[in-house]
Amino acid sequence: MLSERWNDVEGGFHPASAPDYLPVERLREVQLRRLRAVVTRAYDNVDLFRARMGERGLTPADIRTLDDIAQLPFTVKVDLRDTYPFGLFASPMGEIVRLHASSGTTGKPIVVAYTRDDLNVWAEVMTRTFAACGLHRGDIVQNAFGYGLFTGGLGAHYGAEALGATVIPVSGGNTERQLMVMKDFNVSAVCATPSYFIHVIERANDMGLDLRELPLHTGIFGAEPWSEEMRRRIQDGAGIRAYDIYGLSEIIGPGVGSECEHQDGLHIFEDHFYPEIIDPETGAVLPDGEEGELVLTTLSKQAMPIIRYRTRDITRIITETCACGRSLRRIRRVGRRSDDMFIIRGVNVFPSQVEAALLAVEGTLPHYQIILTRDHGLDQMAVEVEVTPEVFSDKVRALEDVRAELAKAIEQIIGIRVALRLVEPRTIARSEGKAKRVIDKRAI
Ligand code: DLL
Repeated sequence: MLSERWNDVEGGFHPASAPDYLPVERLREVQLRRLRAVVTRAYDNVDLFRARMGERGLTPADIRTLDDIAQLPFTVKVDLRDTYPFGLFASPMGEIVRLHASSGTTGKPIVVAYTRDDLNVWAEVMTRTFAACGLHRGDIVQNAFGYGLFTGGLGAHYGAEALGATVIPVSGGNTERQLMVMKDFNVSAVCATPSYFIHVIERANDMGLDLRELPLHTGIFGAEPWSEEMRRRIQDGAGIRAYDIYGLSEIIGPGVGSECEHQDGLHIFEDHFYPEIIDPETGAVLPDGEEGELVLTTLSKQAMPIIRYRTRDITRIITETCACGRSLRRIRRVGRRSDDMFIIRGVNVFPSQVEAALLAVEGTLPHYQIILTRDHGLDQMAVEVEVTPEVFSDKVRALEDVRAELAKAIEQIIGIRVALRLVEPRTIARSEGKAKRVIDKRAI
């Protein structure tokens, strides 16, 4: 059977990937065993969790089936802030070998911890990620995720090394050096945030370098939402297959889920991270197939077990099994978070809706920003988007036509009129990591 698998055909099957193909009943057994162990570990070592279990009259012995998970209390981001920096750790510092931190939008970051075993699991799930994206020993991986407190850089680094690939730890930024490395080192795969990689493609074009002519064949992108249209532009612009990977610091970092060769939903490495979808309003668990908020439980984490973490990411579990043969359930790509929604004149708007409208129009570039202001008590929304030099110089079609078409497209999707500003390429600030799409000046 193994030989029929794409990874194996490509020579990329890695022993670490074996759990991807566990029979479902066996997978559920593993999950239940690990769930009981992790709940016990958190109960015994984390005051906040024990107190919350106590409020519900629960002890770890009450977890007898996987469905019993629904009785357990949620964990939210504020819990990590309130217990800053080490309050949720379940291991003594002597066993913790790594700390990362994620900067929130306000105040103190949240801190996450790993034991040696946790790092091994992280390398394993990242190895499985790279294998699912078709990489193997012999690939030369340029890792442009930021190294440092951000989990992207080191997470991808150790996974690619464990796979047996050659890793270039270039980190984010210094785009000209990225391009030099990509060309001179025969790079075959790149890891980056999608918004940064779009910028890399543009710089290459400026320098007269056609990425499609390089050995580069695969891109591994994540850490922020990116639309199918963005994927199309990346794949066409660089001549690569672009895969979406998902993760978050609170759970482990990258390595929670990954697309496979079918690029149709992300398999969750659910032998380590148990997914549920809940109604964000009521907290009720929704059946597979329904859209809601993704909740994740770490099944094997030691240093910082996290039970029922409310990610705020909106998605749904795909009910059909995948043609790749993995038994791991898939989620739809995460296009939005419940907390990146903004309300303008009573209308709920997600940046992803604006992105979809913008990129559907010919001549736009995937660089945009939404600026919210308040004028005499009335909310105003302006959208700035870069357009190609041809459009900007009125060569192909009148600038005003494009503007009108865009304004109409956005109005149709979100139902309100916005001020649209078409700007020259390279006007909007570039990020080496996650792009900042919304600037809300209303509170100031
Ligand atoms: O962004 C970990 C990561 C690094 C994932 C590299 C993938 C690649 P945080 O900085 O804690 O961790 O941010 C986590 O980013 O809750 C999502 O809202 C968003 N996010 C991550 N991956 C995706 C994705 C890393 N593929 C938060 N699509 C998550 C959409 C994503 N959003």
